[in-house]
Amino acid sequence: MSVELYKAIIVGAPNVGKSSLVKRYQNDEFKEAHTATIAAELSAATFEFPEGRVVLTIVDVGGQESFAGIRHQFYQGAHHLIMVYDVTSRSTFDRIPNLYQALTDKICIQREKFLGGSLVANKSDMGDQAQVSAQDGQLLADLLTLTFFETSAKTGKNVSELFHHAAAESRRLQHSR
Ligand SMILES: Nc1nc2c(ncn2[C@@H]2O[C@H](COP(=O)(O)OP(=O)(O)OP(=O)(O)O)[C@@H](O)[C@H]2O)c(=O)[nH]1
Ligand SMILES: [Mg+2]
Repeated sequence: MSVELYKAIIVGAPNVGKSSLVKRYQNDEFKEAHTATIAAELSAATFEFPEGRVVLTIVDVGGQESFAGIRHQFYQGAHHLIMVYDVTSRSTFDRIPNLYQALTDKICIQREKFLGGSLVANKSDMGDQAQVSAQDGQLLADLLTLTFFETSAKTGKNVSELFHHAAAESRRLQHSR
């Protein structure tokens, strides 16, 4: 059986829940405390498709400003971009377009091909404190040609769908040429 290896990077402002989404997916756990990710954390997940196995390396990039200088090193060779904002923090949403521009410039020039991606509205369990509507999220996703997911690392909503999509979309784009 064939095995294919792809790489997804998960990016966004500090505290939006990037590591929490990965931990929910990998270990089915959730912690209330925030421990800032230093530089980046790597893990891998395996997916079985009818056409074969996909191993997805997940690079969880720390959002703190102090890592800005080294962050680009983790972007190299990525097949899928997962961009996360926190629905209770408008400023984390407003940062997405610039971040997207900076990242796709870097990665697409390296790879010379279209990069798949997802836009993630995390902490959707805190809807009563939302500062960003689902319509605004969907609109931005359409504009940037990203797939939109409303997730909660706390409840697990849409978390496995998100990573499954990253694996499937990486594979699809790789075979679409
Ligand atoms: N209610 C709720 N809280 C969440 C959710 N996801 C994460 N959190 C909380 O938000 C805080 C930040 O989560 P992290 O996953 O550490 O954030 P991060 O994006 O990895 O942050 P950096 O590593 O600093 O970039 C923690 O206190 C989490 O418990 C969610 O879906 N719902
Ligand atoms: Mg983190």
